[in-house]
Amino acid sequence: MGGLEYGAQTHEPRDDASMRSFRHDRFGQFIHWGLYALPAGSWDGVTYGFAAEFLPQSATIPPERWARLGDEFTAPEFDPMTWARTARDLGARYVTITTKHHDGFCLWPSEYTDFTVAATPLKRDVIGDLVHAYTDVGLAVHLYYSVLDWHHPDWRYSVDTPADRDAFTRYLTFASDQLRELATRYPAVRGFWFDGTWDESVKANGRWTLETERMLKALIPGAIVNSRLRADEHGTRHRGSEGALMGDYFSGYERRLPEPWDRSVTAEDWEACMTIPQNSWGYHAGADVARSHKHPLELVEQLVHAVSLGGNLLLNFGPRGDGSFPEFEQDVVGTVGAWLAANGACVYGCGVAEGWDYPGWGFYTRNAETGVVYAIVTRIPVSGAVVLQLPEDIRIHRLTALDTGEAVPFEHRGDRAIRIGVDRAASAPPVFAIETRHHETAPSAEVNPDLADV
Ligand code: EAT
Repeated sequence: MGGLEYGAQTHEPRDDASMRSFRHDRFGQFIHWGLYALPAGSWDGVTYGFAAEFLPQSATIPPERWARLGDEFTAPEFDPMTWARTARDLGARYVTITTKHHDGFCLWPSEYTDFTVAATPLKRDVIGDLVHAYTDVGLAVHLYYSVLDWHHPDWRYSVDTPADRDAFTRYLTFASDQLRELATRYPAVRGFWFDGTWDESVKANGRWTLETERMLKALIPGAIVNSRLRADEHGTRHRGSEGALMGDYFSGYERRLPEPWDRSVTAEDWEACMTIPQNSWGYHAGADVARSHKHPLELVEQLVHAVSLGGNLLLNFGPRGDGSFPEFEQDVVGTVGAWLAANGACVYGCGVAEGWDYPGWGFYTRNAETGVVYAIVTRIPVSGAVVLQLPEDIRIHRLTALDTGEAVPFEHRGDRAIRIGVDRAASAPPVFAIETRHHETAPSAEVNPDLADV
């Protein structure tokens, strides 16, 4: 094990029911909601192009002034069942909700601070109501928690003096108390998503990160914890100094995905989180940010990209301060949700298609249980046809369009490739479902002389 005390606790991917369901789900909805949704990127008449949840820093707003936003948190449109139906219509199978972001504001009535939703006109336990609603529509819930806290007086970026060490020790006790409170109040949740763990102060407390993981798993058997929580005794994050993954899945891909041909990532469970704007997690009303929104079909492409490499995609939504979803997010729900309703079989329960090399025109995924391989054409070639390179000894048994179930004609190109015509006017990525069978070939007696010595 490399002799690390606070490093990886196991060296194999987890294979219990909770982890299997997380892996099967593949598509989650991230929710960033807090006081930052009210100013939505602007302060005193100035719009700041940076992420809306960073406004206190962008506009240098003192914490006391920021906290007064709580008086405006009425959220008249907030309806947990509408949120749950939105996630379901999107085709997400789980939801990860911010309980406390970097600004320290808590969406549940924590007994360890006054800076919570209980002190706003909205009053209600937002986290409790959402856990209830999402669970009701069959979605699993994970709770996001920022260890970084701009509001708490004992937060430190580094611990250089004995006074800093005392303060930060008090801070970690506060965070542990809050996390125990969350796990105790909401035992139906499936996991925890940690953020704000990159500062020297947290990296110097690898032991706390392991103890936190253990505490949550003791309170909620099967709880899933992201690697971002963790540091070992050398301050090495995500993976311990000896290289083994800490926590249950790698969560380092933020607003980016691994290269589509990089099959090395399939050795671990992982999840990438993605914004619809170029860079804002909280709701941002600025026109420049709106111009950066990804097209809904680009998000379909990112989802299948992740699944083709055995990963999950956590797609972020930032509801407005009034509790409603902005129109561009409703468009994403409509388009991505409709595509998944017809083509979800190439996503849910799927992962890497071993032996099927990355094709430039899209992605392959494979359902591990049925063995069906899916070819998802996200970039239709101008030729109006795609060529599929087949793994050795694989023959096509049946080839159908996933949405209609109808057989699709194709043309053989020798033993190892087929060519399929694709409608160049398709309005969304077409998916072909491929049932294969093995073709036994007589073992070749010939050895390539160039390879014989390798
Ligand atoms: O605000 C973002 C969002 O919650 C994402 C999942 N992580 C937070 C974050 N904080 C950062 C500080 C510095 C650099 C990148 C960051 N991303």
